Amino acid sequence: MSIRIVALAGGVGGAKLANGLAQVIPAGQLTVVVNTGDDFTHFGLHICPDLDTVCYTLGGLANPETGWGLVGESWRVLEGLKALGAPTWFHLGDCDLATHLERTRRLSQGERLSEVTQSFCSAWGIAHTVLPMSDDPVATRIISAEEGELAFQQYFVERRCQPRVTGFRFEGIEQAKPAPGVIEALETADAVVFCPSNPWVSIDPILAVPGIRERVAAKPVVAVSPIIGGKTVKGPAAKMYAELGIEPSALAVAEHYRSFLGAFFMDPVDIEHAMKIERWGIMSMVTNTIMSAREDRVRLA
Ligand code: FO1
Repeated sequence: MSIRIVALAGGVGGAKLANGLAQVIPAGQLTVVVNTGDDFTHFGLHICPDLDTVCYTLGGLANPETGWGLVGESWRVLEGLKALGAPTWFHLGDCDLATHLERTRRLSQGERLSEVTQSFCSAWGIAHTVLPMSDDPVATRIISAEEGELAFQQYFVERRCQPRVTGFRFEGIEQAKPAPGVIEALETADAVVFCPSNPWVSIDPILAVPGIRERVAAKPVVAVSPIIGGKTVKGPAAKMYAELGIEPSALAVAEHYRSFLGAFFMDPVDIEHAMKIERWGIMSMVTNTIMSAREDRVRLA
């Protein structure tokens, strides 16, 4: 069967499903479009956490404990930085640093992020297409009750998602163009998959890039809930829903994506929401969505 799929993904949860999809869909038929709103500059280096998490996972290189960073990593540089009193809240491993150094060098020479990503994918043996949502800078800003606006990694890593979220802003989104290949992949896709990533800060920024939302809306869309039994496996999505005054649940995620969805996958613990979602004209698919082992990713994909 020849089916063309575009998957929209953020970090760890999205990367796991992308990895499952990559094992059941032949290369050339799967494009993973990745959020770049989490990108930031640190020690002068251009860091793309979600792109790297997706690529490392597809390349079988990801640290299985954290989901981000590289397996078998060492931390000599970080230790050296710490000894010098440098900021070490964002953990950059020695081999991971090679990715950021080389990406920064190439970008400074005028290569586009999508070109650098393609080249890195070849080096890491990734046959499927991975695209940043845009080559243009977009920065997710968290608006918090206590501290006003925070840069995403400052909120996520430095402040450990503690500040109470009141809203989001995607700086630069109006000027951002979809990266080369994104619109073509969407226009030729048979279906679009929203991976189990954070709806607010992983999937929404991708949809907000001008030109993407309407292309996605024209296709059959399937989403996998990142919220299971009212909680997230990883990350602050459930906390964000609660702070925004919405009860965190698979139902809340389905409602978030309601205008796009043809089918919605949720865990058996959330079966109580199935009828309501069906009444919205969305197929409710109840199946195990926790992807602990490789087989779980493949089965869900
Ligand atoms: N997440 C953390 O919670 N702590 C870290 O120190 C950290 C470092 C890091 C380094 C490289 C990288 O690619 C990702 C890293 N992440 C870290 C993950 C990242 O902050 C998040 O996964 C995403 O931005 C949210 O999707």
